[in-house]
Amino acid sequence: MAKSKFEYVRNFEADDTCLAHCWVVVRLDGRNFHRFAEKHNFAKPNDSRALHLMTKCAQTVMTELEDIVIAYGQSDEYSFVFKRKSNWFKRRASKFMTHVASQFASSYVFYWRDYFEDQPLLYPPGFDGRVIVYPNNQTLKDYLSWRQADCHVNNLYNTVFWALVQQSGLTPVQAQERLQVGEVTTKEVKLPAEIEGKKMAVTRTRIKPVPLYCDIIGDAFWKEHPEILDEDS
Ligand code: DGT
Ligand code: MG
Ligand code: MG
Ligand code: MG
Ligand code: MG
Repeated sequence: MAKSKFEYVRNFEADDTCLAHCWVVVRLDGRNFHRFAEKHNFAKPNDSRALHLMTKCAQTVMTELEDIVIAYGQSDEYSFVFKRKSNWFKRRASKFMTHVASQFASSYVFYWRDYFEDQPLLYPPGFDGRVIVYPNNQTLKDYLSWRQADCHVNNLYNTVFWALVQQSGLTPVQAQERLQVGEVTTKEVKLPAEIEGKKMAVTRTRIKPVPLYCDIIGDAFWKEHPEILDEDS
């Protein structure tokens, strides 16, 4: 077909190809599910109907779309991992993200009644999406561990919070106050020679970013601050 004079507008499209041979992760998250959960009478802290519906939607996404090797979900979010060598839609991030988000959202509505028999769907839910690219197996595993640790920490808090409210009769504000703890960080400190080498726990209420004016090209900086790169190579 002949090119029209309007064809040039294609050049305005940005290239969003995901780096070759990397893991591509799409994470979805329900939009304002704090409100959605309230309006649809979700059980607190965990509504098994809602969680199973999320998993049904994830299964649908994995069945309908190409190249997803694993998905992990918790709360109102789900992460989908595309295989490293996937060439689906030429690895375009926007295609991965929008197909996952729209397939998931339509499945959520489509299967709603199978899980919420007595609870009508009151308005259309939405999900945001993002794409993250991980260069090796370790970073991918760490990503998934991060989401699961997040799930664990939130569940621990929410379970105790709602037990205080529902079983002990505290108001939500009282429960929140009861559970408030200072942000504690542990740091290795420089000590006098005689006890050097022994770790000492120092509790701080908050990590303070400090400006450093030093060489970061040589190894010394990274050896002094192994926490920045952690153990990743
Ligand atoms: P966002 O994501 O910024 O649009 O806002 P939200 O409100 O979706 O915030 P988010 O994603 O950080 O937190 C998820 C919310 O969903 C949180 O308020 C608790 C609620 N939620 C998720 N799963 C359950 C559940 O099983 N039961 C109840 N009661 N609430 C849930
Ligand atoms: Mg969010
Ligand atoms: Mg959300
Ligand atoms: Mg969330
Ligand atoms: Mg088309």
